[in-house]
Amino acid sequence: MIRYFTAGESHGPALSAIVEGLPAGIGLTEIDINSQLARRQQGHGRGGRMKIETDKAEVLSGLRFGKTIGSPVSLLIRNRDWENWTTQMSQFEDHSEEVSKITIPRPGHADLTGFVKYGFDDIRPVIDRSSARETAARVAAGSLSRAFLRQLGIEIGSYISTIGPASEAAPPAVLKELLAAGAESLAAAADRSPVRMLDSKAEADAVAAIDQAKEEGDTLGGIIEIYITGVPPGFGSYVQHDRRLDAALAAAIISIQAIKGVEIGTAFENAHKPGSQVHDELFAGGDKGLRRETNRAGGIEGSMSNGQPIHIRAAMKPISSLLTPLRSFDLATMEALQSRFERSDNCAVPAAGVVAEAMVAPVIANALLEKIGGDHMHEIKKRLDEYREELKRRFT
Ligand code: EPS
Repeated sequence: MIRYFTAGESHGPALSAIVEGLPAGIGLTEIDINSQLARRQQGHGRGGRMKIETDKAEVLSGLRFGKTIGSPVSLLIRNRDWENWTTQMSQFEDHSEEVSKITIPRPGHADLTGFVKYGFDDIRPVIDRSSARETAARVAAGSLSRAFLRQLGIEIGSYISTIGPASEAAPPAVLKELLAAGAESLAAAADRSPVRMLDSKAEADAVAAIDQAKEEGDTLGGIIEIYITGVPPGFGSYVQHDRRLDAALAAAIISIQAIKGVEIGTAFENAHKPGSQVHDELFAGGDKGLRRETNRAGGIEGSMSNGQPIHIRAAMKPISSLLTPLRSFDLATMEALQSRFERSDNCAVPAAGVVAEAMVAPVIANALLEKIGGDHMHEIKKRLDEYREELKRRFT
């Protein structure tokens, strides 16, 4: 099974990731990894840091002649900003008397609890590891599973349906077409928008809302729509809590910085309706085989993929580093003060969509490996093709 860790501070020398359990024989190019890193750096509302960084991953192990070899893949992404932080983030030399300590926590951030939990006298180490800079390492790690899945006809994409007050009125008409072509088409279409939206009215409203929030020293959150296409029925299982696919996907998504809500399909809307208007009716036979004509379940029933596109929605709160002061206090003196500002983005919802895509990739890859098994691409592809063929035979 695929597992991975990331390491690195936002203003340290580098971020890194070790990805273990990838089968052998996955074809990989630098573009597979670096194009995902570039996508994550985009989006209207990013701050000054994005002008400093041009994220590129160095691959230190696990590849030979452009293919995985079954051994752990280690990835390194250097922080170009590090050269400006060698004193503040010095690893060995003690500069604690020179650097000014940060002692005013930002409401909504890890600052206060991290400071207390780890026994610091300065919030800096909390800021540096809780920072969403870490998601660059997650995206690099996830890009490997993403490439693995793509080579098996499983694609991942996302778009943004809400940014602050700007929301699409209904799912864009083009969505169905994009999903029919595979979720990578959805990702590509969203990437053409500065806010990764498909609806042009919502896009214009979102850009204006972000600009206004920026002017007012404020921040905005939003809603991410994640889709996975090409997943056959039967990934995950209802038999045990820790084998449920929806649970694993939800955990992966909510682990992303500032994501506070996850929904499978239109779950919250479904809660307002009677069952007869919620459940997706079943059809079989004819050329189309096994199918549903609606997808309110978001492609998962009984915690297993049902063959429909998997649809996950994620709510991101507004970033908690804001110029508009909120009431806080100084941890050194207990004096009531207004919160301090730390350089940040004022909206990172578009980037968080790319991160969400990366987070679901290893979850789906593991569900595939659990169902099909196999240690190299040739073996896995053969087994998956056979399973898909068998389903086609039974239901057409
Ligand atoms: C972040 C704060 C900002 C963002 C950062 C996330 O960084 P800095 O404090 O260096 O200005 O730019 O995001 C990234 C660096 C990135 O690569 O996404 C935070 O506090 O979470």
